[in-house]
Amino acid sequence: MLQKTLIILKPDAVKRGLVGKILARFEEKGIKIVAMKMVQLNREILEKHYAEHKGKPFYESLVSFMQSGPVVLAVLEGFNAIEVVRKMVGATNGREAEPGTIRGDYSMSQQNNLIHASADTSVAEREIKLFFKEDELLDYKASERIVYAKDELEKLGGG
Ligand code: FUP
Repeated sequence: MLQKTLIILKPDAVKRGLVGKILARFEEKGIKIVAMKMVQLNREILEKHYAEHKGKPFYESLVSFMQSGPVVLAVLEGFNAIEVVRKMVGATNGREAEPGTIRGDYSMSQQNNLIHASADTSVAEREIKLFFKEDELLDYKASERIVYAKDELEKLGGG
């Protein structure tokens, strides 16, 4: 299934100069960037984004960290992109994330773990709507014809 997923490159990724490296991993994999912007998030939108964590011991620290500098928001698109991107991101805690994943290679922290990625289809839909307007999602042809096989492209409706 062709899917869109939201990623947030967190303030630690921006401050450590890892934005290019992280985005390059998705580009090199064959995942398409269909929307992107750099913003400073406010508490109001973060409360919506992290509603499921409200009341947890790490909530206030997390919301404060996410406001501590600019972030890069992007929507990524590809075949089964939600699961593929989550795998590339790795486990929540950077110390436990497998080498080869983004967190496993670049993070030593549970909170300062560089990147957020939507967990499933309904979450992805909600998160994309929270951070992007419909007309900010761009529809264009990239390298699909060589990234995917012909039968896969036909299934994706892009053949
Ligand atoms: P993930 O889906 O891997 O991004 O992680 P979660 O949705 O479980 O958690 C959201 C964010 O809360 C994580 F990116 C980091 C932070 N967090 C903590 O700081 N401490 C915890 O114990 C769990 C999560």
